[in-house]
Amino acid sequence: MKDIVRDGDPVLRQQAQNVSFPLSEEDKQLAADLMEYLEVSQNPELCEKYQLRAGVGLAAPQVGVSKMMASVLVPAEDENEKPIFKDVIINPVIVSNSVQRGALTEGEGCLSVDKEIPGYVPRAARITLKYQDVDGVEHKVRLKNYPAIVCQHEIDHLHGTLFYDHINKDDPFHREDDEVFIY
Ligand code: NB4
Ligand code: NI
Repeated sequence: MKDIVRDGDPVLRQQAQNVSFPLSEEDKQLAADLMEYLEVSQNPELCEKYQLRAGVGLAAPQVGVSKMMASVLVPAEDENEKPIFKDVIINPVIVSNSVQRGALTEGEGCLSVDKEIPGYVPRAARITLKYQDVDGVEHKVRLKNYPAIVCQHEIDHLHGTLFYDHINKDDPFHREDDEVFIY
């Protein structure tokens, strides 16, 4: 957590660079580290021990590396079941967005933003995401609701966008028509 880049560092506002395959040893290590953070942070004992903030996603620029890579780990409600989405997404592109918008009811928090910023972060309720995994295998997946929101937050980081950029300045809890709450 101490190594996570905080808001104000220019790397968080940069457009990240495409990653080429096969991955270099350095990029393989980066991918492993990004996923390890999420796994450790979602384990209550380890999270406490290392004084981490829990996360369901982490983008490379947040560890100071301006590359198109992010880890996503959305656990199932029942922790014994396999995660809803778990992968390191490389060179991700959102190829389509639903017209319907959605926002997390609790708003969003970011490991790179120390203070809480209240308000809804309106996003697409559903997306089709294309990305490569660490082996260079191409994936095209349709995501809805919570995992779709998490991936959009991470992909934003790769383009220099932070969640609060999307909050309505005059009316942070403004709801658009046809917008759904996502838990
Ligand atoms: C990314 C998320 C912010 C909103 C929603 C949520 C948490 C993050 C940031 C969308 C993406 C990190 C990356 C959580 C969390 C629910 C699931 C499973 C068991 C605890 C964990 C807590 F920690 N956001 N933190 N913020 N970011 N849900 N959960 N729980 O993950 O800045 O760019 O372990
Ligand atoms: Ni973030």
